[in-house]
Amino acid sequence: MSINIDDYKLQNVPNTIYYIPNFITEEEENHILKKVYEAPKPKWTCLKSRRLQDYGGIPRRNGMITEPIPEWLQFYMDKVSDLNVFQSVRANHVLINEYEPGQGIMAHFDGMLFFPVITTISCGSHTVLEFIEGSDGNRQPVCNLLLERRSLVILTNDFYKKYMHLIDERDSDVLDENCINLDKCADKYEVGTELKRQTRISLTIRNVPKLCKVNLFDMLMTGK
Ligand SMILES: O=C(O)CCC(=O)C(=O)O
Repeated sequence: MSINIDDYKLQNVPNTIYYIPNFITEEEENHILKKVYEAPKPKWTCLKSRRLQDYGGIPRRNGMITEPIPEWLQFYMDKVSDLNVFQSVRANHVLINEYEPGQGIMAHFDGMLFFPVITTISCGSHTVLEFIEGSDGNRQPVCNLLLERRSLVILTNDFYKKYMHLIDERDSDVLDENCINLDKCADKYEVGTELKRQTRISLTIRNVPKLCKVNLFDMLMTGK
């Protein structure tokens, strides 16, 4: 079934968020989780408040040295690229984050190294993604999104450039009226509902426009 993302655009917020519940099936979710946890230990980078895996290369200012993407992951990158969210280009990079309950990610912008569209598939648990604006001394909440497991969220325009995003370090989330996609979720939720977090794996699928001419495989094979 082909998806028209315009059907999933959130109307009650500044531009632009698309939220697609059940973007992947339960089997696909299980498949992703199996593959993520099959990765060898050195593939994980451990940070203080989460673990992550990088696929496609490490984005750098002078270009990303590309690395081959595993076939299982390319399938989900293609599923997202086929929505035409990256206009004339396709996804070439995936950041996989693992969050245990109580873990999160600090407020940040994704920066200049990516095509300015963020797409994220959630597996294993929901989370609440928060948006804020303003500088350090004067940060104001903009809105929140409930990211259900198996959903895809697409952030662009002001939600890429103007508002920072974060995931608070909590064991559970109480849904409030700042959560602006409850009517677009697969399940029914009411304001005041508390959702306990479980271990969440997120796939942040993006495009890195600037690539290095060489790739790691060729460098290793040719010694150049
Ligand atoms: O896990 C998520 O949904 C957000 C990840 C994120 O913001 C990032 O890796 O930059």
